[in-house]
Formats: sequence, C-alpha cells, structure tokens
Amino acid sequence: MPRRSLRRVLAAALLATWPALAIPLTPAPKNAETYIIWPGDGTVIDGGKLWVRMGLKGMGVCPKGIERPNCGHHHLLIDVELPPLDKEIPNDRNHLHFGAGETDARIELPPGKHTLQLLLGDSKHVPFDPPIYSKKITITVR
Ligand SMILES: [Cu+2]
Repeated sequence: MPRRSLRRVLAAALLATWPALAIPLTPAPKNAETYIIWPGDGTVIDGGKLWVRMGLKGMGVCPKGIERPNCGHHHLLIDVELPPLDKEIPNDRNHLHFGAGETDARIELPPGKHTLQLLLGDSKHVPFDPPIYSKKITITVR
C-alpha cells in the first residue's frame, strides 16, 4: 500500500474510534473515599466463605442506572489490578458489580492468598473523575 493511502486509512481508523475513547466521566467530590470495612488487611479466613462490608464517605450509594449527583455503586475487584479508569468496569468473576446498591456481599474464595479492592462506578459502571477506589488488601483463605 502506498504510504499516503496508508496514512489516510490510519486517520480514518482514528476518527472512527475517537467517540469510544472520549467517554465523559462523571465528576465526584474530591474528598470522597471508599474503603473495605471487613475483612481487614491480612485477615485469615477459614473455609473460604466471607462477608465483604463496603464503606463509602462523601458520596451516596444508589443502584445502577440511577443518574443522581454524587451517587454510585460498588465494584469488588478480586485478584486483579485496577481496570482502565475511563471505561466501563469489566463484569466477570474478578470484577463483581453491586448494581442493586449493596454495601455488603457474601463471597467465596478458594484457599490461598487473595487481593480485594473496591472501585466505585457511576450509573453506567464507569469510574468517576477523580476515580474513587479503596486501598487494595490481601487476605488468606485456608
Ligand atoms: Cu457496575
């Protein structure tokens, strides 16, 4: 392919993906904070079933799809890094959505070390600006 038409194709591809790259993020108060109330960092759990209690300060919890200022729903990240903070949060066994507005959840994990982290999402499951996420903790299931 001649260089000039290759450039044109690349420019067209860039324009086609541009709207997907520029999701407007929902603003969040700068002092908002989410945190894991339970379990604490370093907790050892016997049997693998546990409650996770989710805390939020400076904002409110509301179900998915509800567009209200300063309001979002929790996502629990299990054994993963933070996902891209400008896109919809993945929905799989490592990224649990609490779209009914739950602030606690019963989960089950296999034996071993696991990391847990909370990430707040807006009505469309996209992180806020600034992103509201908790410290990542490590627990051990035996
Ligand atoms: Cu969600």
